[in-house]
Formats: sequence, C-alpha cells, structure tokens
Amino acid sequence: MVRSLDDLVEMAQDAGPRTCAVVAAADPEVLLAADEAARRGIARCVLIGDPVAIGKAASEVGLDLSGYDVVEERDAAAAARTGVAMVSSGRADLLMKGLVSTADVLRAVLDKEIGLRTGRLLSHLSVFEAPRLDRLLIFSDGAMNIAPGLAEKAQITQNAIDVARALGVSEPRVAALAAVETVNPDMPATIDAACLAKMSERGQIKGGIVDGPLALDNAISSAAASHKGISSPVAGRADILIVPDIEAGNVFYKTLVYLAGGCAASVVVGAKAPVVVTSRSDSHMAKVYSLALGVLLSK
Ligand code: COD
Repeated sequence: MVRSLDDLVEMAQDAGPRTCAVVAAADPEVLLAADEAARRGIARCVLIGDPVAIGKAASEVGLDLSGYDVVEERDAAAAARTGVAMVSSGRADLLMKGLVSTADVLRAVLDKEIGLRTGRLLSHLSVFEAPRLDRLLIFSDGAMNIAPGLAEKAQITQNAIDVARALGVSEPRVAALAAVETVNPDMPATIDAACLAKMSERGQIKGGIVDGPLALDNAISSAAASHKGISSPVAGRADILIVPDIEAGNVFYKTLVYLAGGCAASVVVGAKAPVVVTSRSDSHMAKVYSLALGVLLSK
C-alpha cells in the first residue's frame, strides 16, 4: 500500500518509464519535473510547444534538452490538441499540462473526435500528504467538475475509489464532505452527501464505504468524531474526501499547500489515459509526484 508520495515514485519506477506528452512545455518547473522523472526512470517526456521558448525555459534552470523530442506547436490550445492526438493514437501513454490553462487542456481531452473520452465522467483528484497526517489522503474534485450534481458526485466518488484501490487500499473509506454532519435541507451539499452514503450502501457505488455528510474534522480526526458522538465506519478514518464543489476543493488544496506545508500529486482520471493537471504554481516535486501517479494509473 502506498503511504507517502515517495512511495508513489518508487512504485512508478517499477512500472515505468512511460511516454508522456507535455503540452506547452516552456515552463522551467515542468522541465525540471520532466528531467527528474527521466532520471528516476518514471517517464520519457515529449515536449510540445514553442522550441525557442522551451529552450529559454530550460536554460533558466540549467537543463540540457539534447536528449528530448521537441514537437513544434506555438499556440497553447493547438499544443493541447497535438498532445491529446499523440495519446489517442498510442504514441504517448499519458498527457501532462504545462504552461496552458487547465480548461484548454480539458477541452482538448473532451474533444469528440480526437479526445480521450471513455463514456465515464472525467474527474480531477489529488493524493496528498501533510505533516500531521500519518497516511495519504485522496480528495476530489477540486479542478475539473465545477458544480457537480448528485449523479456527477457519484461518478467522482467511484473514480476516486478506483484510484485508491489501484494504490492498494482494499476497501477505501470515503467521506462526503459538507459543513455539518446532519442533513440540513438548506444546505444542498448535506443532502447529496447523505444520498451518496445511501447509494454506496445499496451498491450503486462500489468497492468502498461512503458516509456523509461529514465535516472535515470528523472525517479525518477520530477525536473530533467521538467528541461529536458520531459513530460511523468512515468518521476519523477517511481515505477519500469528496468535496461539494470546485471552490471548496480549490480552497482546500491551496490551504493544504500554503498553510499546512502539504504536497499533492494530481491527475484527471476517467479518460483513456491519465492527464497530469497540476497548478502552474506547484513546485517541480509536486509535478514529479503527479507524473508518478499518472504513470501508475496508465495502462
Ligand atoms: N467528463 C466527461 N465529459 C464531460 C465532462 C466531464 N467531467 N465535462 C464536460 N463533458 C462533456 C459534456 O458532456 C459535453 O459533451 C462536452 O464535454 C462539453 O461540455 P461543456 O459545455 O460543459 O464543456 P466546457 O468546454 O464548457 O467545459 C468543460 C471544462 C472542463 C473546460 C469546464 O468544466 C471547466 O472549465 N472546468 C474547470 C477547469 C478549471 O478552470 N480548473 C482550474 C481550477 S484550478
């Protein structure tokens, strides 16, 4: 079972190297991550973008790109489509976002002709570690589905369970988060969370145990859960946190990184191949961890 982000890298070293198409690669942190992933035997990155800008970004961080394939595509949205086409034609095993907006990459991934759709909902998830946590936690969806309804939340939950199982958690415990742990008709997130718990109980969500609504403290701290008298197979022991919407997920992610000293590996799953979607401000190690997660989830 994977217990730390470094474990993810070790597992990816055993699975790799895989070919990764990096879209709009003219970003020093992305190039450092590509180089680190190559040195660790995780991924061989093909760099798509403006060759002059890529060369400039590489020299800023002292990298020699002579061993890399560079595919010329000056426009970022066009680079996203080229990268997606490489993956859908089998020339690359996974995709990574560089200096391009998340929405541009995701639109290319969702393109009906060249895209990577499978019929499943695509969702973004992060596997994170933080100083006061003794294990990895997954949370979803903080970057793709903007305001998911119940049907989408059920698929986001299923995608996250499938990833947790792939990382060795045999029956992941899932907390459907809200602001309180009782159903309040004025708080729609509590109603969705309760429905997700019932859907899991009835086998509409498989492979894990979902409970909710749970507030974040009760989801991850057994002391907080017992203080509130919550008896639940998930409370205090969650492996997965399902956030109500993109704002909650984004604020959670940034709080984790900027205030709590945490780090996360992030990918979009549910497509034909993993899409490594990190924030532009993420460190190159967060990008290496994300590449490792993408490699582990690629076929
Ligand atoms: N899974 C599968 N199919 C999808 C999904 C999904 N998650 N989302 C949309 N589709 C399909 C729809 O069914 C439709 O067929 C087609 O794609 C277009 O759907 P729209 O009109 O909703 O698509 P867009 O292009 O307006 O929006 C899709 C985005 C992913 C671009 C949009 O949801 C988005 O901007 N998400 C947030 C991205 C972002 O800015 N993240 C940064 C936060 S850090």
